[in-house]
Amino acid sequence: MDHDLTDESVYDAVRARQWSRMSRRGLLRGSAALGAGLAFAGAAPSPARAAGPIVKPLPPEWFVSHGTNAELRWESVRTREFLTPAERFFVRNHTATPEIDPDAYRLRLWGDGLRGAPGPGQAVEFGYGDLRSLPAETVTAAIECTGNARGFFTTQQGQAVSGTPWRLGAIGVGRWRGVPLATVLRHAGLTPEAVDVLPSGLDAEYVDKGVVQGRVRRPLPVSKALEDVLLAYELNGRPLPPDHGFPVRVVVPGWAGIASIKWVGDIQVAAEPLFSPWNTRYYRLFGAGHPPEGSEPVTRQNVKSAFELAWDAEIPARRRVVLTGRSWSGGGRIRRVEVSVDEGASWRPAVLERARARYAWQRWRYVWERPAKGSHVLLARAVDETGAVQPDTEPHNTLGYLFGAVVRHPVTVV
Ligand SMILES: Nc1nc2c(c(=O)[nH]1)N[C@H]1C(S)=C(S)[C@@H](COP(=O)(O)O)O[C@H]1N2
Ligand SMILES: [Mo]
Repeated sequence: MDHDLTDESVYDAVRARQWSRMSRRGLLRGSAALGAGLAFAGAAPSPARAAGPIVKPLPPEWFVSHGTNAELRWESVRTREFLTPAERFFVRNHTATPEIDPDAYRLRLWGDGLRGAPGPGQAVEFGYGDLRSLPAETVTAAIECTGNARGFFTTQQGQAVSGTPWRLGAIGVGRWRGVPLATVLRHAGLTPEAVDVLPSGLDAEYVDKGVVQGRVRRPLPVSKALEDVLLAYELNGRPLPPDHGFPVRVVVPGWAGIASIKWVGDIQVAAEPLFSPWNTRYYRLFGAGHPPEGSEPVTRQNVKSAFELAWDAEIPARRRVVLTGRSWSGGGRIRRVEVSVDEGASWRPAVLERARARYAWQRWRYVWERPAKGSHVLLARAVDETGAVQPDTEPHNTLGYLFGAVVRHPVTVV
């Protein structure tokens, strides 16, 4: 059968079926080795082989499946639980979760932004134990896909976009522990001339519309790398799960999920700006109103809000219905959240729970008095500490990034 593999979501679904067929035939080991080739000339072979698109169980009551990706169901979020448990964290895989032996694992740093300008063959190496023995830091931060809420460009605004049609569940908040990237860069001999670092993953090369794009990798300015970026080896107090980057991933607080490279094996440090498909052909805004080469690369995530409710939820009629939800922004803390239960004719403030972390979400609740039986649309909108708001509509971009408009959430009171 022919599939339109130019559509990322179709591609991911087809790919996931191929994986499950291969693993049933017991061919996984052999075929996965194909994906474990060289990242680029001079790089060491990776210790990784693919373990499958996603390793952890994906109970349908917790996840919506999108091929190699899995979306959190907001109705499964436990209201009193601030952090997203590792087993419930959404997964966004370009290819498949690799299985990496921590004893064979090496993080390799090289490039003309390091003292002595080591080439890829003379990289400075750190083992898993080396990284774990450096002074650790912890940050509570969301990781959110820049395509989160992409589906609403189509369902709410009637616009065509390509990519996984997520609702609002391509986000999770974790407590990440690891070594600051700054520490490792300094140990490796960072020079004042360095401007960009390029972490790349040990998962298989990404193939888009038949074109090999190479290892998943995305340049990060040295300024951000030195500010608050972690090389994380723990999520919520346990070693990273395979699907979330074991043994080590990058965590870039507040930024597009793509910056937080999982299974990081290699970091080029350069004295000139670096480019990869992930800051040129992806993760820029394209289409009408944007330059032909796209906008500046996407960095910070925008403001969004979600109700802890199923899509088309049935809500038993009561005198007072307590609605709970969360709002978040890559720009900073959430200052105010408002809810409308009358299609936006009137807005009332939600009550914010005690605020927690700079880079996490804000929980809130709203009492809906005497809802009438029948269909309703619930709206929530937030403002962050920089004054950024959620608009009624989001200007279109062809890849469907950064949908930050107010989401119209349908419910029925029964
Ligand atoms: N090596 C590698 N890193 C990656 C990806 C990937 O496919 N491979 N996906 C990126 C994207 S697009 C997102 S949104 C986040 C998702 O992180 P999670 O799967 O832990 O939720 O990882 C990022 N890091
Ligand atoms: Mo993403």
